[in-house]
Amino acid sequence: MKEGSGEEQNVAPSVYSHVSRPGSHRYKSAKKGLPFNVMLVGESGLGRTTFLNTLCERVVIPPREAGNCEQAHIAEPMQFKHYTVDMEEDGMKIVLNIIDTPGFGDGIDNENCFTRIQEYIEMQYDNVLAEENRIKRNTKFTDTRIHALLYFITPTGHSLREIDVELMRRLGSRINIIPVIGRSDSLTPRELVLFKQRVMNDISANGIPIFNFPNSDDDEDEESVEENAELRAMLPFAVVGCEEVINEEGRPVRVRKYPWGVVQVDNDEHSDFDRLRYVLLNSHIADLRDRTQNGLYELYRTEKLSGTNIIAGTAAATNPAAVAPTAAATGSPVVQPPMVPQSHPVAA
Ligand SMILES: Nc1nc2c(ncn2[C@@H]2O[C@H](COP(=O)(O)OP(=O)(O)O)[C@@H](O)[C@H]2O)c(=O)[nH]1
Ligand SMILES: [Mg+2]
Repeated sequence: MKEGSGEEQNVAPSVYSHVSRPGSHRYKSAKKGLPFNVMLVGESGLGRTTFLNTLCERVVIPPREAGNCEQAHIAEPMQFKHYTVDMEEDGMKIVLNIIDTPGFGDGIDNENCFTRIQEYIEMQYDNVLAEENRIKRNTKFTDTRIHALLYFITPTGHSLREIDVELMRRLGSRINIIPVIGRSDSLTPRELVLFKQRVMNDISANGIPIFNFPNSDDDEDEESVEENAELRAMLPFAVVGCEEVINEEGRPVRVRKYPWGVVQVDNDEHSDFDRLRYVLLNSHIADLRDRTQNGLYELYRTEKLSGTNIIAGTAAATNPAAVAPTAAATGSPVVQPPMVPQSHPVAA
């Protein structure tokens, strides 16, 4: 583990991290662990399973076994698969709940997948809404609202495809979407820069509301504002996953080995994986939870109770986490609409 700047608060929570980042205690301690619910969406083969195993530093989902050749061309319906992993990050216990969606985008018509994912997300909101309206609260109620959706983009080097635009456009007003490029080691550094730009231009041109590291009202110190701008410019995160660990000068390094060289998963110069890991489990876990509970859910609640449908209309304009153009795409900072205040808190 490389030493950081020498400041005591710097930590490298993963043994694989190459850099130490500031220890972030922006979230409150939770005895049983802070629940954090993440959904993984993307076409098969983009590395969702590998990403999850890499993130959790253990085999959460075993590699897929070869199926029956005769049935290989028949797409199975999309499923929602749940995994719960106890994590510890920077001294903080996190209960990571993952919802994987194998089968997404595998068929010819994906309409059903979009609808089912939207319904799934909204069902979690409906459960909270029902709980808020109960006279006697259920003390064992579990909040299953999803705090982030990682959308895996195929590393085509061209631009977003219709399926990507459609999925993100539909769901961006309901959930914090973080776009990631799967298997990003298939692009050269130059291709990657151009591809990232094209993706962000497409996101901007289509008015897709993604989570693009907005500065919140109480933001805060200059450092957070700077950090958010830096993260915004990195979007979409280029991820590489792997399960192989080698020993390099006495320390474990996770690599993808090729005949011509190795890709170090946790090396910032090779992939954005380590930065994304830190964003999810450390620096932005509180933001993602807050925006889900106080912004996106409140918007849904207002919509549901007033009978309006914001998502079908002017979603990008009304979504609190909505953003279209990014600093990377436009060269100018993006202003975030204010968050809707929370009126009926439910313990998470
Ligand atoms: N080149 C490359 N291959 C990857 C990466 N992550 C996973 N793979 C490989 O891609 C294939 C599909 O990965 P998997 O995690 O099962 O994808 P899933 O279908 O999205 O869950 C496997 O052969 C993985 O070893 C990556 O970052 N880069
Ligand atoms: Mg998988």
